[in-house]
Amino acid sequence: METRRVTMAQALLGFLKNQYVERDGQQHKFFAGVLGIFGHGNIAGIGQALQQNPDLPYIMVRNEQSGVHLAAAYAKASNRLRTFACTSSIGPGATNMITGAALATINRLPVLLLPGDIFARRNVAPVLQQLESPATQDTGVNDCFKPVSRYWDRIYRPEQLITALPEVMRVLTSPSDCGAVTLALPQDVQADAYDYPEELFRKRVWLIRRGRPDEVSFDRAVEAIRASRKPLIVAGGGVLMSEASPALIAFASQTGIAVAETQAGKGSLPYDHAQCLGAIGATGTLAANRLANDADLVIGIGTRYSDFTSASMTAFQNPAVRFVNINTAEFDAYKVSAIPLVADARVALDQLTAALRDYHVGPEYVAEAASLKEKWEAEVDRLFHLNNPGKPAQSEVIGAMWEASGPRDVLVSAAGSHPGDLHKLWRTRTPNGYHMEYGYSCMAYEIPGAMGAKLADPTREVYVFLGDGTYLMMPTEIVTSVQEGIKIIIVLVDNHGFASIGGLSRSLGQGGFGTSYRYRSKGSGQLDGERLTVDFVANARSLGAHAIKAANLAELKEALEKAKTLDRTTVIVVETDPSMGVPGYESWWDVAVAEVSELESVRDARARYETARKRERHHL
Ligand SMILES: Cc1ncc(C[n+]2csc(CCOP(=O)(O)OP(=O)(O)O)c2C)c(N)n1
Ligand SMILES: [Mg+2]
Repeated sequence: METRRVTMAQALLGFLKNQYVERDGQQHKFFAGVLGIFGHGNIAGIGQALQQNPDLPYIMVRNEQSGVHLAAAYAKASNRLRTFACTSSIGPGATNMITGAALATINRLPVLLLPGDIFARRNVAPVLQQLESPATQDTGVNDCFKPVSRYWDRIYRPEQLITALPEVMRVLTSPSDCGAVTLALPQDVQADAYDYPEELFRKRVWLIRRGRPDEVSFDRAVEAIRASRKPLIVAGGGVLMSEASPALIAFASQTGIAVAETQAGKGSLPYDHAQCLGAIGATGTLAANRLANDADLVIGIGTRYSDFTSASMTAFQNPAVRFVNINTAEFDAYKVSAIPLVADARVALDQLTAALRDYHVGPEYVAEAASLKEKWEAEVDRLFHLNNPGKPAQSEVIGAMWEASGPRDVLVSAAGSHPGDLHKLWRTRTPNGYHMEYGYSCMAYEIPGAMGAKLADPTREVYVFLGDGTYLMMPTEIVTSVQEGIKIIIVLVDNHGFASIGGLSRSLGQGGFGTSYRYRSKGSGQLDGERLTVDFVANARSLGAHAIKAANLAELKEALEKAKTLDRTTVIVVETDPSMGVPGYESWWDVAVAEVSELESVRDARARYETARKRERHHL
């Protein structure tokens, strides 16, 4: 057997750079590079190996967490056909990646995490940053990755890599099981040499399969659709990951069935397609939520039915409602007692289109959907142009961004009050033009996420919609964007705290307690003193961005035009009027209210809550 004597870390990188995926006859190099930060736990192993493998580029980030966000966003924007590996030292560098791992796994996005680990040899323990246990020597902080990883392994001996790596690739390239994969790498073993079989380093192409549905289930699904009078499609992220938008357009156009979109599925149809009713659920449009309420059949495609999609199980009120779920994951396909089509979205949709040539929804349904859509578009126009005197409303900022952006541009966001507003209002024109991380809704995803989207397709301008709270959590990847020349346009909405959680708090009778940025008051001892101001322009500038303050809507529009002409990351800071929120549209989100309280406002909220909860259903 031909062998190559290299360190474990060198072998790992030698393997990674030869992994490819194939879908629809096209091959893609799977790993674009390695993101991370060096410390004593990876510098001599992975760090040394990266130095002698410049064809696997190393990108230094400012926080290991955002390295993982960048990788996840890159994978999402690449429809899971490419990703990055992420390297960290041991201890805090490793645990910084846990939030990113959870985000990737929840959103079903492939990322490979390579945290350094304590010495396998043990004789020098406890090493710097080691978590000790009096009960066992076989534990450490990297065990925390287990519940947030789809595959987890620790490489105690260099030869274990040979059996671990095929499992790593199987999981990362699985349309149903992908998520974070963690290989914990003890720092001494990273540097150990071994005679690896040459075969390990040959080019390998992993086929991303397009699974076909089971025939019996398929016939039952066709029957159910044929029998339905008020069907509704719920398009989830799986539509985009499968690149099934053309297939969905064909199916919806042929059958006349309206399409509602989840956060991950938004953009499955262009917003102006006749059957596109936009967002569904707690942050849904009136059009989609009305049809969902009455639907007798819901065809869920690539959706997890999160509580925002199901409006906490209140979205579908027709007593006779049934579900057909198309999903690569059996786990999701069986949700809500559906007829499960465990299959690739594009394949299943093509087959359904062929089998349902004789089916079309009735004229009343068509008229209702068209009228609801027309009213909704008018509502968006109204919210985009409120002509609010003084500071603009958030919906006007969204309108200005939409008008400034081109049809192929990408909008990135994740947490705050704007994901709800954007879900309703953003008019997506091309698949992947709307990049919302709402599985984990993780503050601090936005900037590295936008960088991942930009790296995935540098021909698209990438806009970030960001709150002041999120900015303060982790603005530092701006430095990385400048270092790498990855230009993004950040619109930072300053509303002096958490409009989202503040609004939620008020709706729960808690008056916004602890959600706005204020000095601690000497009188009350609470955070209700003078407003705390932060100079975001100076801050962004200090990190290397071009920064512009926009005092009103006209200045915002001007700044957006300016940002397009620059080749450097630009931060536009705009203050908004928080009193001008976008309303909800016949929807609900279950956030449990205190059952007993000293405050009358909380007791009132609890009473309203108990009434509202009665609409929650089991779909059995
Ligand atoms: C890491 C993380 N911590 C906490 C939360 C809970 N959370 C959701 S939105 C939000 C406030 C965000 O504030 P900001 O970015 O200013 O947006 P705004 O609510 O003002 O629109 C918080 C704290 C979260 N989603 N992620
Ligand atoms: Mg805010």
